[in-house]
Amino acid sequence: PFLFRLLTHDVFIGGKTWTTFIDDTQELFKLVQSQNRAQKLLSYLGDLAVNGSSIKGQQGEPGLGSEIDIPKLANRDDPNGPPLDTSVPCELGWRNIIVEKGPEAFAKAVREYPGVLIMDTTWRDAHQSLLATRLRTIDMANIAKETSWALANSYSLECWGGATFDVAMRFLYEDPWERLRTLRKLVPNIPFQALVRGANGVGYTSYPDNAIYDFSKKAVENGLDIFRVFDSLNYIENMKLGIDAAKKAGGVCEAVVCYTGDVANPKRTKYTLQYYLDFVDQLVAEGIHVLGIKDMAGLLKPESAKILIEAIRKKYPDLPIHVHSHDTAGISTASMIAAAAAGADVVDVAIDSMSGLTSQPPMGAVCSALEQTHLGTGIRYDDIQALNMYWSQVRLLYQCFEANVRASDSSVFEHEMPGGQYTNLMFQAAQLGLGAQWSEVKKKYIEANDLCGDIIKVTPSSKVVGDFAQYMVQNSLTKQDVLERADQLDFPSSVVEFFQGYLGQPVGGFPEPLRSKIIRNKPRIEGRPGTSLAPIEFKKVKAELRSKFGKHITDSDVTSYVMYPKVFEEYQAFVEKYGDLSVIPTRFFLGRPDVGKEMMIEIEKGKTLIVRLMAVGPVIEGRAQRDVWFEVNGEVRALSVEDKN
Ligand code: 3PY
Ligand code: ZN
Repeated sequence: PFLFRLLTHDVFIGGKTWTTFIDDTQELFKLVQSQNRAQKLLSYLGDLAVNGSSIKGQQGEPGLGSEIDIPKLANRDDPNGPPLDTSVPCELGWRNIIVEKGPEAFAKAVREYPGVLIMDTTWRDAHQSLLATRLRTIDMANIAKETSWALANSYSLECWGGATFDVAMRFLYEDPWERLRTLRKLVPNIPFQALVRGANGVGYTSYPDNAIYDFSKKAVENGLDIFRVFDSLNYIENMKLGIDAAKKAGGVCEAVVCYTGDVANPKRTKYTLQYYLDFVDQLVAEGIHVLGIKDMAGLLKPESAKILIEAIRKKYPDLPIHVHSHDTAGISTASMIAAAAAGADVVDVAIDSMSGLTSQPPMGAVCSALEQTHLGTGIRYDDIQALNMYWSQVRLLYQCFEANVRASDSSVFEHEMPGGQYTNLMFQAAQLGLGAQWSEVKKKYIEANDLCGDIIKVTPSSKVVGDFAQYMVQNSLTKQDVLERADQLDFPSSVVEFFQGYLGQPVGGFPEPLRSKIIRNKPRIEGRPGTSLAPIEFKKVKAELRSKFGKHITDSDVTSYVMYPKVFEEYQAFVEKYGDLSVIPTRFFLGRPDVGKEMMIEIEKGKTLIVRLMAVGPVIEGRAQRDVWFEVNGEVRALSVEDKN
């Protein structure tokens, strides 16, 4: 097609070409590029037609959803309020303070706000906890402008970090940086928040210090405002690095105390109120902007919330406090209301149809309850309903990723599994054939935690306890068996590495003699693990990636590679083969195409392909291949697709 365009080009026919004619005549390339894109896209759809989705969920293959309505927000009752025009993003919000006056002024304004603010987790933790983190950018982008209006008064939208970075590349074939940039353009007014695992960045392991500084800087450059920094063991040395990196990057640093145990229960003597107050002192000494209380498993009951927040508030009257919880036991709505009453400035919620169970408490319930008090959130009930209408439809598209959690589970107060891990472990247990023994996994999780010394459990330390528990179930080991035979057992690598000290130092140290029995003659890391790692040579890595994948490799690609080398390489190979798949609407991205059904796919701004699957041929004799016919904007295209079955 390129040669044809060249030979039929007016200038070329007129014999007036010049030596740089091809370089100067970009339309030739644009056309070839679009044709390439269309061809790659067809290869993806052809593969889907023959083999079905490779992205299998818990409930098997995805089915096709239907068209999704974008809701209209009702006009404001207040005639002096901002004009409502959702064809453009809302320009007014809390982010303006960060951009114009910086993180300190933002923190001060949040603290002075007379009501309570919300963070909406729908774009990160909610789908991480309910839908295996599979929510695609396109489904957030489609509702982003409406969100900029509806949630204009929120403290932040959590839209990045946690598992979203890894899953975007690994399973959705999307660039996490592009997600951030896309959403930023559509939501200029509400601060964007990311969950960052301190010295573990957005990964599961320790990285060299310069990797954490580089990651934080790039995040701000690409549109992030607030870093929720935590460490999975509340290890202050790891925290210091994450805090410093967030601040140096120019972000709002929300440093986190991970909450476990029960401060209202005098029998729980390890993680007491005094323990938390001492840890908060250490964080405050680092010059943080906001304090986060991260109840990753949903253990914080209303009375404990009151005790904890009142005590911190009394000691630090000017420190903004932001509380996060999960609804696994069904108690988090009550706890968020109690936290607000006790002096918290911000509470976390998710839009109703993406809330509850292992996710956050419902926005509609929390905001309505607070509206009756002097602690209103400034989020309108009608707007919540409108957004919710959209999300209740989107959730259906992702049905295949739904975990099989149907009801609340107050046994979480005992096993203390984080919300994100609960569904994941349940799924893994089913895949390993341990599904029927789910209650056994929960029991062993308690024992494994005891063996580790009763640690804080959140990514990545929760993975250690989860792997340990599964190992005990598979090998029918009791806690006593492990204690007696630890020097002969072949433990999962995550468990061995934890005991070596690769995640950092747990509260109260490692239990002995178990530690020595497990790690035997392997090295012990006594301080912050990252200090012993060689710095990343970014220029060298970029040059290597460019020679491998081409000149399109950017600095943020290098950062992705540093966090997840193998995942990034596989993602690049996939994109080379199929192009940018983030443009395909989810029902066509996940579901096998129906013969004859029209698929509208906007491959670039203003260029929409109307694609129709016409037929899938029989397996070609002697080859594991089938011919597949599509109609693309009225033209028939045939391609040959490998039949993987
Ligand atoms: C994560 O680290 O991904 C979490 O959500 C921890 O709660
Ligand atoms: Zn969470």
